[in-house]
Amino acid sequence: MKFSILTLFPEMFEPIKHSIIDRASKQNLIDINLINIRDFSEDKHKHVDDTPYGGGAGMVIKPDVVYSAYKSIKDENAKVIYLSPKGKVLNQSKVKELSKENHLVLLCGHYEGIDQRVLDEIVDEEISIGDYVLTGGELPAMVLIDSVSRYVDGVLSEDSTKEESFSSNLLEYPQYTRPEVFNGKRVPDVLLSGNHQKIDDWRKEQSLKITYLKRPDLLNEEEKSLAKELLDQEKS
Ligand code: 9D3
Repeated sequence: MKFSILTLFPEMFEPIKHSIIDRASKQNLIDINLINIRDFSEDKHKHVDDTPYGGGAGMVIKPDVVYSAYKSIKDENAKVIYLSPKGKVLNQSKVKELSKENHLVLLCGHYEGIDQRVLDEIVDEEISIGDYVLTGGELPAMVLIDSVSRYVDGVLSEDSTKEESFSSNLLEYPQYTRPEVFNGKRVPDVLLSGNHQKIDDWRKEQSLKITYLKRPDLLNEEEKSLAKELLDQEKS
């Protein structure tokens, strides 16, 4: 999977080159291609923005500079994603869908907007990472790269992505490790039993109860009534 990032702040991406992606990158599973939009300014002062037509505060990134930066990529099959607060909010099914692409171009805005004409010309999809205000699209682009990369073949162990798929709508069960007693609290007996069927059942029940208590919005009606039953059993 190739990610081409169009940004005015390429240095912000240094950290992800050294994270989960690092190993994958070395195996050429993930290729991160940083493009500094400013390099495509024809202006002698390397300006990339100008005042908005119609007036108002702030500046707007010029369409020609973004278009030249985009054209330098030369891949008609790449999907262009504009990270924007106006986009659809990213979720795990969108992440999985995007992981099937060969080449994603991630266009990041910063402070000011981008001239609408170049957006209409090159953008395939607009994506937000949630309803809070950030200063630019760079952190959202990194969130997208991190989440999508996990699904690229060979990046993660088969286990961690498989385990997710059959319990995808539930929160994780609690985990324990040594010592057997910590500050007077014992590890649940069932986990020491060696009975894997029982352990599995217990973990599924824990997941369902925790999800019901913390994120009931993730459950359907059937799951909710099953969770309620389990919690009622506990009380008596
Ligand atoms: C002029 C500022 N805004 C009016 C309130 C709109 C605005 C534009 C651009 C607000 C923030 C930004 C910068 N944010 C992003 O580019 C961005 C973002 C975000 O702020 N939240 C969640 N997801 C995303 S994806 C890109």
